[in-house]
Amino acid sequence: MLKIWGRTNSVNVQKVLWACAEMGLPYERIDAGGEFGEVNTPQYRALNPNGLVPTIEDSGFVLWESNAIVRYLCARHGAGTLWPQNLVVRAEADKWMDWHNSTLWPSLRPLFWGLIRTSVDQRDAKLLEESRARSAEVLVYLDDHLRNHAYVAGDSLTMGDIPVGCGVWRWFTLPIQRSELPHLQRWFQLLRQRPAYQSSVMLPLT
Ligand SMILES: N[C@@H](CCC(=O)N[C@@H](CS)C(=O)NCC(=O)O)C(=O)O
Repeated sequence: MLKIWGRTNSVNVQKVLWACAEMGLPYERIDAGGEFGEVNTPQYRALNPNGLVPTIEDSGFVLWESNAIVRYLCARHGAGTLWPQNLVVRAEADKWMDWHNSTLWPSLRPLFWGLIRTSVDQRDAKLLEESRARSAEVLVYLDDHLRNHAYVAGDSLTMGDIPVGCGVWRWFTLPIQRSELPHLQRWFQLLRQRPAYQSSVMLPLT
């Protein structure tokens, strides 16, 4: 059976768990990272030298990097649904997956860490505001895109929605000031109705 190492409150682990839940894939999950440790053991480092989560093992094949894992699982089990067979649609999905890792999450991460994983007396107010403002700025790009698309790569949910859907849950759940992004809100409401998103992503931020 597919094995997944990673704690359930990790944005990157949630991508994999959500993809599995959408496709009804059974898996065994092993807590790792954060308070669970494990990632610095020689056994774990042999699987993933970065000492980060998630890592998967599928019939002897070991893979790390959350977006690569989502792509692999979707290609294997979600052809025609999460894995678009049309090259252009797939490229669009890929683009937004990469944009999450290159742009949205680096913008949002300091705010998330500052508000959720840092004690009040240790918070850097300037850094938090810069992170909030930059996140708001880049989310306008996604909002604009969603003006004419139900989901990020077209009319139905694909792997392209998965990383940004995990990041956007944090954006809408953090206790912050947010500007109106109506198309993003509409898409977020669609995600919120999905049982797989509810069980894998819509968890308290910790
Ligand atoms: N680019 C990697 C980043 C992985 C990553 O940074 N994972 C974090 C959790 S979101 C981690 O392992 N942190 C250390 C820990 O949990 O102990 C991916 O997308 O998989």
